[in-house]
Amino acid sequence: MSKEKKHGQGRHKDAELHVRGRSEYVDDVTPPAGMLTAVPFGSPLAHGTIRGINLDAARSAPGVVCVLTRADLPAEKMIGAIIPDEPLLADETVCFQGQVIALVVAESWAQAVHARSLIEIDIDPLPVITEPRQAFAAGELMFPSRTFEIGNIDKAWAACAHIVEGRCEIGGQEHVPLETNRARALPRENGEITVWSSTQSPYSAQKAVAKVLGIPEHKVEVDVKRLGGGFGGKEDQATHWACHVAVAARRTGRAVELVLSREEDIRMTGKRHPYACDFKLGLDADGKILAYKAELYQNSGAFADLSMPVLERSLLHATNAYNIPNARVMAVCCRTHLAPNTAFRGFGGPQAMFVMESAIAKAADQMGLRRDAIQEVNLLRTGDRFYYGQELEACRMRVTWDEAVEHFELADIRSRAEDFNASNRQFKKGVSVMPVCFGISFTKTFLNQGSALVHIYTDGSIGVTTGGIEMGQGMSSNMIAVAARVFGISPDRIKVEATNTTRVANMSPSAASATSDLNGHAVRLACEEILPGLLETASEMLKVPVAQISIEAERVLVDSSPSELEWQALVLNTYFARRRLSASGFYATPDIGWDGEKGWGKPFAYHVYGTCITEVTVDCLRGIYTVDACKVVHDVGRSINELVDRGQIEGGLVQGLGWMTMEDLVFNDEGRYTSGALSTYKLPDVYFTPDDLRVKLLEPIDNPAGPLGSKAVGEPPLMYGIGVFFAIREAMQAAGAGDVPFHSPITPERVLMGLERARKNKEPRSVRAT
Ligand code: LUZ
Ligand code: MOS
Repeated sequence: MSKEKKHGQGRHKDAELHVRGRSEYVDDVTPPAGMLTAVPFGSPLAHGTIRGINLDAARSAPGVVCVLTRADLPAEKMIGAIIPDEPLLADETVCFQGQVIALVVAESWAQAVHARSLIEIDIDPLPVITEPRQAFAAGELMFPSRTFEIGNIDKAWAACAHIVEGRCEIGGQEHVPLETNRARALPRENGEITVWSSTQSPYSAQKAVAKVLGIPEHKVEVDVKRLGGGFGGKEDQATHWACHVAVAARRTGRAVELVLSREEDIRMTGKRHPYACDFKLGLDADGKILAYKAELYQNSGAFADLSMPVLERSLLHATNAYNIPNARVMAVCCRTHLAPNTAFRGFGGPQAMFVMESAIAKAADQMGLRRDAIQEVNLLRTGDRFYYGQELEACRMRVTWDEAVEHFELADIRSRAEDFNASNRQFKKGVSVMPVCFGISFTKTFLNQGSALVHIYTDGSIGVTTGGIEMGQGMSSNMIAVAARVFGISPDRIKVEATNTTRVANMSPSAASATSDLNGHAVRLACEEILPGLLETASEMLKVPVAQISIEAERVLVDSSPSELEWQALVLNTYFARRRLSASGFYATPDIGWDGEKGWGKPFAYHVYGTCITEVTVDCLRGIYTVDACKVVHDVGRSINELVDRGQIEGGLVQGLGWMTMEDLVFNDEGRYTSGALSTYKLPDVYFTPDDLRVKLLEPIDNPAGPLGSKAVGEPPLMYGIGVFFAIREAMQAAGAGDVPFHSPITPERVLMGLERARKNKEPRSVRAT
C-alpha cells in the first residue's frame, strides 16, 4: 500500500474501474433526453458510379426522423487531415466498399437498422484495383513518389562480395479496439454544439465539425473521457463519425448518437497499410552491409488520410537499427479501392523494418550465415548517422543487443534448438533476434507541442487537464506521477480530467508515442508556475527564506527537516494570500527540425532501443506453431511507472506477433474484406501469447527529452513482433523449406503450403535416387 502511494509505483489508475466494468465511455453516460440514433449506409461496391438511390421506403419507415445524404451537408462536404480529398458522404462516385453514402437517423437503433435495409441503390460498377503494384502500374499515385538517399549506391555495388535481391508482400492489420468507433452530439444555444467522441484527436474532430457545420471552432466543444483502445485507428478516422452526429444533431435539433458495430467498423474504416516491396542488399565478405536499395509500394486505399506521413515514417525507418553507408529508398502512396488505410502503432515503420530484416535473411541464406551474425556487425552506435542525416546521440542499440544475448543466453537457446531439431522430424524449432530502433517525435515537426491546465482546489485536491488522450495506455497515470513529483504530494490527490477542447486548445493527436512526453512536460511546466507561490506562502508562514523550503510527502520541509505545515493548510493559506492556484503549461520539443523534401535533418528528439529474442516450435505436419518465448531487453530511460511501461511493452509485442502470424486481412478482387468479422479475423489471445514472455528493462539512464527522464514506450515494442516471422521461417528451413517467401502474415496455412512446396520439389530427386 505505501509502495502504491509513491510516485512511479502502482497500477494503471483506471485498472480497478476497467476490471469492474465501471469506466465510462461515450455511450455509458446517461443520454440526453430524446436522443436519436444514426446508422451509416455504406456502398455495397468498391468502385462505381451511383445511378440512383431510393430513400422513400427508409424515410417513411417507423421511427425514422431523417435520412441524410451529401445534399444535406450544410457547409464543407470534404474532410481529410492532410488534404481534404474525402467526401463526408459520398458524391456520385464510390471508391471503397463501405464508403458512407447516407445516414439513417431514427428514434431507436433497431428502427434505424430496419430503415437502412429498405434503401435501394443502383451503382454502375467501375474497375477495382486492390494491389499497390497494380495501382502503381496504372499511374494511380496519391502523391509523387519520394526517395531518401545517402552515399553513392550505384558505385557501392561494385565493392560488394554478396548481393541479394528479393521482394516482400506485407499484410495490413485491423485495429480492433475493444470500443468501436462512436460519437454523440448535443446541439446547444446559439448554434453551438458539444460532441463526445472516441477520438485520439479531439482537435481534428473540432476542426472538421466546425468546417462541416460552417461555424467557428470556438462554437464546437469536443470532450473525450477515455477510449477503449485506439492504436492509431482513431487518430484520423474518428473524425468522420463526429461529423456525422454533428450534422444530424444540427439537422434534427436533438442529441444524436452513432455507434459502429464491429462489422461496420471493420468494413468502413481503414487499417494498417499493406505494402509490396522490392529490395537489393550488398555486403562485404564479413557481412558488413555496404549498400541497400528498396522500393516500397504502399497500399494507401481510396483517400489520402494519413498515408503520406505514414509513408514518410517508412522511409525514416527503412534501415531499422543498422548503420548503412549507401542507401536509396523510394516509397510511394498507391491509390486502391480499399477503405483509406491509416495510422496504426508503428505508423509505417514496421513495414519498412520488415523489408530490411527480409533482405538480411536473404543474405544470410546465400552466405550460409545466421541472420544475427549479419545483424550484429551492422548495429548502430553513437556517432553513426542515419541515412536521413540525423546523428545518433547516446545510442543504446548495442547495449540492448548485448544484454539480450548475455542475459537470456542466446548461445544456449541456439544449441537447445539445434539439439531438438537434430532429434525431431515432425517438430522444428526456430530462433530469431530482432533489434528495434524507433524515432520519437511527430515527423510533422509542428505537431510536437503539448499543453496542460492544472487547478489546485482549496482542499488540496488537484485537477489536471492535458491535450493527451487516455486510451488504455496509461498516460493519465503518468500525468499524475509528474504532478505528484513536482508538488511533493501523494498521487491520490490528483485527478486527470476528460480531455476537452475548451480547456486545452489546438492539441496534437495522441499518437507517435509522444503523448506522455509532450503532455507530461506541459503538466510539469504548469505545476512549476504554481509552485513558487506555494513556497512563498510557506516562507511567510514559517518565517524562513524560500530557498530553505521544499515539499515532500505532503509536508513542508525546512532545510530538509519536516515542519508542522502540511499540504492542505499550505494550499488554503496560499488561496487566502491571493496567490495563483491554477496555471497552464506549454511545451514544444526543442532542437528538432528537418527538410522532408530532401529527407535530411533531425526529425526525432531521440530514439528508443530494444532487442527481442523469439523462440518458436513449428509442427511441420500440420503447419501450426507455438511461440515458446519472447525475451526482451528494452530501453525506457528512467521509467515513470514500470507497470504501465511493461503493459505497453507486452501489449505492443503481442500486437506485433498477431500482425506477423494470424491477423490475415483478406480481401477479394472486388475489394471486399472476406475476413471482415472476428469469426474470420483471428486475434492473438492469451493462449497464443508466449508462456515465457520476459521483459528486462535496461539500467535506467535519464533521458533529458522525456518527463522525469523517461522514454516514450507506445509503439517501439510492436516491432519486436517482426522477429516471430523469421523464427518461424528458420524452423521451416530446418525442415527443408528453403527459400521461404517474405509474405506476411505467416499463417499456419502459409507455413503448411511452404513446407508442401518444399516436399514436392524434393520428390523427383528422391525418386531418381532410388
Ligand atoms: N502520427 C502522426 C503518428 O501524425 N505523425 C507521426 O509522425 C506519427 N508517428 C507515429 C504514429 N502516429
Ligand atoms: Mo498512432 S499509429 O495513432 O501513434
